[in-house]
Amino acid sequence: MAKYSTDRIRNVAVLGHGGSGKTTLTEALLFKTGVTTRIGRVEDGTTVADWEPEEQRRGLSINLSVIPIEYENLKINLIDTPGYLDFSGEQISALHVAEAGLILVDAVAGAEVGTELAWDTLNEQKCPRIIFVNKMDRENANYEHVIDSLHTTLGNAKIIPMQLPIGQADTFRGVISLVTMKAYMGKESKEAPIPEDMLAAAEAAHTAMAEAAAETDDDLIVKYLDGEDLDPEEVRHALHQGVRNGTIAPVYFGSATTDVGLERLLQGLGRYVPAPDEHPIVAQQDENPIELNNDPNGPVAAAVFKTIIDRYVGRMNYVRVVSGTLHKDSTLINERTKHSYRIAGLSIARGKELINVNELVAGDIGVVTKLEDLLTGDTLTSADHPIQLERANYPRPLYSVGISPATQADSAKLGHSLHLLTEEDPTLRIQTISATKQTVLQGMGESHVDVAVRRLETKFGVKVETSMPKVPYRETITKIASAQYRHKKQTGGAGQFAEVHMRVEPLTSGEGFEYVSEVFGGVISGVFLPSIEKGVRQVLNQGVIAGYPVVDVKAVVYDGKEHPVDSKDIAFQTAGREVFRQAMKEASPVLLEPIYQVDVTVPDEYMGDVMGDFNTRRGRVQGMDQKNNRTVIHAMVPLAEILRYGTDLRSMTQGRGVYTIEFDHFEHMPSYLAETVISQHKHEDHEE
Ligand SMILES: Nc1nc2c(ncn2[C@@H]2O[C@H](COP(=O)(O)OP(=O)(O)OP(=O)(O)O)[C@@H](O)[C@H]2O)c(=O)[nH]1
Ligand SMILES: [Mg+2]
Repeated sequence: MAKYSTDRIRNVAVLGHGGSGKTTLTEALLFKTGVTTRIGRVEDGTTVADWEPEEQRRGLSINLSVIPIEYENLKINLIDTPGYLDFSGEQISALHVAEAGLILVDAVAGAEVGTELAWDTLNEQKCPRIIFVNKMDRENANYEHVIDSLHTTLGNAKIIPMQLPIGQADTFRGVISLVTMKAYMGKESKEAPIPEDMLAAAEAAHTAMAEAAAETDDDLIVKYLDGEDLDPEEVRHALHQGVRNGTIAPVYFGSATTDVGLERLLQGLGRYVPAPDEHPIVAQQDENPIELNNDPNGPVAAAVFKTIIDRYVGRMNYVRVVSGTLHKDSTLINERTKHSYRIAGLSIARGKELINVNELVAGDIGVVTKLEDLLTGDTLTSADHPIQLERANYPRPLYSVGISPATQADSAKLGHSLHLLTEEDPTLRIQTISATKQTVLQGMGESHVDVAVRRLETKFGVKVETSMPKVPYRETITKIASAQYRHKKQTGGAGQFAEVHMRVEPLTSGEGFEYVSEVFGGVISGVFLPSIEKGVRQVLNQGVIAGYPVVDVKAVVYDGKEHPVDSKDIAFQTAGREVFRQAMKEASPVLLEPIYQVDVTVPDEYMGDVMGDFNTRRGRVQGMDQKNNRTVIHAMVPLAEILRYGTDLRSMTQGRGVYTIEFDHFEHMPSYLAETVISQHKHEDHEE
């Protein structure tokens, strides 16, 4: 591959609903630009972008994949991303290092939930965007329908068709450019006059496009309103500005499988995706903000946006250089750990293929290999003036499974392998929940966690069993109560003696645990007060009714007795433990359950169903917001009721609902439900 200067590089994240044809498009463009000599198919597992065995097995993308192509003296780094919601972390990583997003839309389905989500993410990141309506060759492909659905779904942003398709479905054979006002026919994109019967429509669409373009530029709008015709260069310049500042989303049409429209799409990408040096970013250097302009002669800073632990290559880190030039064999540091590395393995990636290079200029994307401790979110930079680049924001996990090693041998390797797994994927988390004594793997959904579990086995050789996650309940009391306990042991050897009188009082939620002494007159020596506390704290972890941690309780020692010889630390620990347990039992203990804030976004027509469903989950709807043609419902719901919410929401809304969850607070659990948890605990205890 030739060398490209920063201004000749374009980085585009390919986004969109699952199955809209992103991977197929990258495959077609690889072929079209002469990189490959045959076109692979997603179904056959033969595409360059879907190279992981798991992707080939499932016939969809799971990981982002960097696909560089060369076109008209430009290097376009396409980053293919998975459309399936479970893998949305990859879209975020890709967008973090791209100057624009290319949203693919299925010409039959129109805007789908994945389109909306890509759009939302682009809005959040204030990222320029271009829309490609793919599959124009499919039966029932419909231009008006797609444009309508984009307008209603994505709000009143300026979605501006740059073309009119010529024919649709099996008659789709070319596009009319509304800038040049010419037709471009077939694979070759052969220039032709606009078909007679489309002239009027093309004129009208041209006017709408030119007006939108002119509105981005004060001088141009004056000229336009004066009735002067704008020449194509003026229109393009204005469109470029509009795309760059996010006010215009140009729309192209084509088919990745018949290769109609792809030539014009490539030209559009070259023209309208901002070059890296047009996109300054703010970073930190020596704790001061600095602006980086992708200057290849500037200080070195490269963002790691994807980590893969490959069985053969070892640790691979995908980097985007945002300042300076990364030279092979140079020495750089990891800004986070200050670990210093020699950059021995430097390459550009095309799917799984690595092509060695000697340098990577600002604006480009490549891979560094075998640098330990380096991972997604880190910055590679120089030791003398380290730069810290901003990290991407990943969503919180929504779905959990309990995991345990299948065998003893797996147990030894599990911890390390899980760690590597989370290093590869910032949307996966491992937590050891002490309240339930369970190790939990958390991800974005069932498929995400499934893939992770499979990866554990195929990649790291660790087999695990999965189970339903347990809810981390808490225990607390609802009234004041007291108890007395005397611990006395005089059989053989030295005796033990301790007597403690204790009162327990409920605290307000979130106050945790308090331990105080009201003993006076020295009935219990000061040295034994910590011993009693130690005993109490043992119970705090084990609970008294169902084995869950005790919270929001104050324990007050108010009286007791000791023996001059037999009283000792251990005796008071025992007495503390027992008296606390008894007092707790007297104080009407209850279970607390975690309540989560759940925010669900659904098309308006599903709002009623989703709200009704919350009633069956003991949920409380707190409010609603409107977002284009979607409703956002805010509710408080017990965790126990939403462990598998994703699956239910999907079937309730035909896959069109999305949600986020966040822990909010603990609440008393209704006693009829608490009883089940308590009796289950007794049962398990018995089995142990
Ligand atoms: N008719 C037609 N089919 C297409 C076109 N582009 C893609 N497809 C088919 O659509 C299906 C999905 O294509 P993919 O390329 O895997 O879609 P994707 O967007 O990468 O999907 P995810 O990776 O799951 O997000 C495949 O069967 C493709 O052959 C097109 O332009 N026309
Ligand atoms: Mg794909």
